[in-house]
Amino acid sequence: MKEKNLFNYLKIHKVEVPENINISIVSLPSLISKTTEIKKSKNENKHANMKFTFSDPEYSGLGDKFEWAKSCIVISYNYIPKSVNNHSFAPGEGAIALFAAEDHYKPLKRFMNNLIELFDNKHIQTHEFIDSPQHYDRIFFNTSGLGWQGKSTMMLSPGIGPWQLIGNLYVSESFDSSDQKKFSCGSCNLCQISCPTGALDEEYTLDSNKCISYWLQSPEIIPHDMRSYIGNRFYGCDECLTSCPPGQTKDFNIDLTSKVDLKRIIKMSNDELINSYSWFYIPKRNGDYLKRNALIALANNPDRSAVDFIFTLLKSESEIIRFYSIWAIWKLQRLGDLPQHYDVSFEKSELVKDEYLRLMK
Ligand code: B12
Ligand code: SF4
Ligand code: SF4
Repeated sequence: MKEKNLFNYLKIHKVEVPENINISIVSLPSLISKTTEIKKSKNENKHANMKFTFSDPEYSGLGDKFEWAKSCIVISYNYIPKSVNNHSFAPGEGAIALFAAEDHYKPLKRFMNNLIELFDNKHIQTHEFIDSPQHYDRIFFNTSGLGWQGKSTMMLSPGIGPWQLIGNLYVSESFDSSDQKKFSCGSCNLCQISCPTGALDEEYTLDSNKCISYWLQSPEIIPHDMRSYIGNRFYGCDECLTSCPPGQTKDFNIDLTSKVDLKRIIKMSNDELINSYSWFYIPKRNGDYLKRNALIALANNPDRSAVDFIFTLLKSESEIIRFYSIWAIWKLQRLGDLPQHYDVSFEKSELVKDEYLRLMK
């Protein structure tokens, strides 16, 4: 059967590919599997006990998932920040990594849905994956010719670098496959040098136990050293992306909208927080975890009223908030004033008590 050219097909059917979307096609079966690599990361405990694709690597790492699928369309949405050039933060301000400054998955999903609708009308079977635990989204990126995997583990493309999100659409139609291209990081290792925690010390391998981005979405207790490394980050970390030369195009600029007022975040109700940041991965959809992030970031980037504000949080009903408030007071070197604001003998949480006693030593 003659293969179709997807780009002509989309033109004929009046489906426009937006400027910041790139698509490419991989023919199936591909014989590609990343199961071994995902299992290796898990066996070496580099996955920090995350579930996601690590729950079932046999399936998530499998390229040829569906017998009926003839092609996989790899879709990349680039969110290169194009606005103002201001990378500085005032005291009390926190940072949101640019992938999450707004819901950048929305336009990617919208485009994916346009394709699905078109294929449905033509009785072409489809199955889509975007950020699903059942599929490793980076699997076909290199083969599709869109780019390469960098030493930061990010998928990079010329003119875009790492600033892109990826989705895969399996289709039961044969489309012309795109050519794989030869790209590489060469001798660059700037992401490895820039990572504040050494999470990329082994090139092409992320140790999630050391990754700030991981900790800001983890329900586990954040280790003391990591709380300091978090700096003023409220959600996500962009250090290994900002440092990456292929992403530093003429358009590249840091957007002011990625800033948040940390005290405001902590004052918000949990429902308000979950609604305001509905596209974030928030453990158990519990807004306290976002407040925890904001509290750590505020202790690392305090404004004048931060200490007094944090003292008031010791009366919080939330164990998480009291726990991190005590650390924040320690970090701000005001532990000596703590007994005026907090009586540990009334503390009902063993976890909070232990933290208090550990820091008071
Ligand atoms: C779990 C997860 C995380 C975890 C772990 C990340 C990781 N690198 O695995 C945490 C929470 C830390 C995280 C952070 C981020 N994430 Co995330 N995350 C995922 C998720 C859900 C699964 C990733 C996965 O399966 N990892 C398994 C490990 C084993 O894969 P890997 O790290 O790519 O490892 C490969 C290499 O080591 C390679 N390899 C081994 N040896 C060698 C040698 C050579 C020479 C080469 C070339 C390769 C190579 O083999 C492995 C398998 O291919 C995907 C969505 C999805 N469903 O796929 C998004 C995804 C990877 N995340 C994404 C983003 C945007 C981020 C952040 C940038 C967000 C931020 N700003 O904070 C950071 C980046 C951190 C980083 N440096 O990776 C995007 C990345 C897009 C891109 N351009 O690549 C994805 C694809 C989501 C999406 N649909 O767009 N994430
Ligand atoms: S996201 Fe931050 S902590 Fe994680 S590997 Fe990149 S630079 Fe390091
Ligand atoms: S910073 Fe350099 S080594 Fe790291 S991913 Fe980008 S190009 Fe590759």
